Amino acid sequence: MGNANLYSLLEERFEAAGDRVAFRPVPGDPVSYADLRAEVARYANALETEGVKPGDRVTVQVEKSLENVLLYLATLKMGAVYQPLNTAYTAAEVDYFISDAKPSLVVCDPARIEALQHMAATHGVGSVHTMAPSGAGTLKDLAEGQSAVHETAQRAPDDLAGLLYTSGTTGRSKGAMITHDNLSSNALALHRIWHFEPGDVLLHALPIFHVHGLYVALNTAFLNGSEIIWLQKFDAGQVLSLLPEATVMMGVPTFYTRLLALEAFGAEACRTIRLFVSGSAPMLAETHVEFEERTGSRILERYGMTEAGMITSNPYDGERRAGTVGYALPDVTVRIAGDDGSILGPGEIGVLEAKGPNIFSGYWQMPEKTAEEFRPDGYFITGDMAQMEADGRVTIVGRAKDLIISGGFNVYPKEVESELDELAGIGESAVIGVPHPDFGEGVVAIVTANEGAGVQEAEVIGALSDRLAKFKVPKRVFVHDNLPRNAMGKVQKAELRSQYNALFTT
Ligand code: MLC
Ligand code: AMP
Repeated sequence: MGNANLYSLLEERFEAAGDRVAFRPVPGDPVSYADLRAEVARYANALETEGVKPGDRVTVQVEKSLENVLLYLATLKMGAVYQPLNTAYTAAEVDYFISDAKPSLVVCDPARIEALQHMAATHGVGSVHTMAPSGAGTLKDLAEGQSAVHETAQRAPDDLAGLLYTSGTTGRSKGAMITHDNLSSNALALHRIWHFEPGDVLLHALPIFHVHGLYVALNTAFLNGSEIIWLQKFDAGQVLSLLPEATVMMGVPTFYTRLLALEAFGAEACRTIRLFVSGSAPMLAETHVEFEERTGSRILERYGMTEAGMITSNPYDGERRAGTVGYALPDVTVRIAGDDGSILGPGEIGVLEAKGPNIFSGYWQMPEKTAEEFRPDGYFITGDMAQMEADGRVTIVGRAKDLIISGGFNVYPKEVESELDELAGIGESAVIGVPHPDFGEGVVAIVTANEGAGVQEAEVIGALSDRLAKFKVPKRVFVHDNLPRNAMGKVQKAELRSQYNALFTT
């Protein structure tokens, strides 16, 4: 019987890549694929020594590092479920993820160890380790003493490989259960349709706690046995200087607008790049056009989400049309549906639904939520408004879900509103996203003050910063006498959005 463990597929490619460079950290020493394999085996043995079993969750909140990649691969290899968390999440946010996922191991940076140990004890979960570069008790230390031989755990296609939390329009965050087959099928499809070839070098500047940087970028490069230029975070100047050493770059639209803001950015800097990919948020058509004028390269825009990996992509060879997200990936089918589930025709606007081996297996311990998001015939309801041309080309035109995407990170207004409503002095709140030149959308809060209370913008922002990840905290807060409401009493967010539409752009 074959092994559906994604790592088993990757391991074949690693073996074929031999002594070629896998990672070139900047700064740092290169790591070969042979060394990567040995290290992953050591980490897998270390996880087992810690009592982690196949199917257990390993919760990870650490800064981007090579050790972080080893931990991701080792978790796959020994059959456990990798649960990455945004490093911007506050202790209060992480507490919920741990209480819900019930991991058997939590790995964090040294600065967070006390808080996380306390949480782990409260929720009765397993051990907590730090991921510092070295030192007694760190996972790295534990791995160093282990054997470099480890047999990859047998996994079925539907076994879980990842648990990625995504917020919702109402209530609590949901853990999207991602299977080995979801990841393998998506990575193989992207590797093929984006024409990965021998000698490709990926410039990696994305965070690795989300689908884009973790699965899309890393898994495709791994399948190719490619060298990965490894940057701690996106810094436009640094990326500009390293582009001539790479052939592929993937990023959110903010990466591209920040590069375009540099005078020195142009065709010369991009001379070796055969593919620029953008996704996670809509890219303005004007950015596509300016990018092509400046560099001669046309960005390839694709569309996806946590629950589905990549769903559509503009073609590698055919027309990459600005403002569209291209065609369904091989083996994936998409359709546009009305509110009642009726299938709409070419050009009609409705919610995009998708089906295929990329679609997740449901929300962790939330069968009712899962059932709500699927049609009886197995299509997943994405919540994105779209239209499709007769030949299958898709354009995302908006969102049915009340979601703001800021610099590629999702912000659910409800979550921010709930925190605002708890602050002393605040009566009601409405959180909206408006055009932002750097982040695409900027988060703005409109609040009312309780009688006699003085609500100060700086204080509200300060108080929220203790409770919410920085990217969710409103960039501006405005105090109104009342919130505009319709006859049904529902807050008219469209009215607020039009009032503040030019806030960041003029
Ligand atoms: C940082 N800040 C943000 C922010 N990132 N605020 C709003 N939105 C963001 N995305 C805050 C900082 O904390 C800081 O606050 C201030 O804004 C300015 O920070 P900065 O120095 O300009 O930000 P920087 O650190 O450079 O980060 C910006 C960024 C980063 C764009 C490089 O956000 C990023 O890497 N985004 C990628 C997100 C991503 O990978 N998404 C994929 C999701 S997967 P202060 O107050 O301290 O100054 C997915 C599926 C799919 O969606 O289809 O791919
Ligand atoms: P996440 O839940 O973080 O995976 O975010 C997924 C959401 O990002 C999707 O539902 C879309 O709303 C949005 N998204 C991703 N790629 C694109 C794109 N190319 N154009 C428009 N929206 C996108």
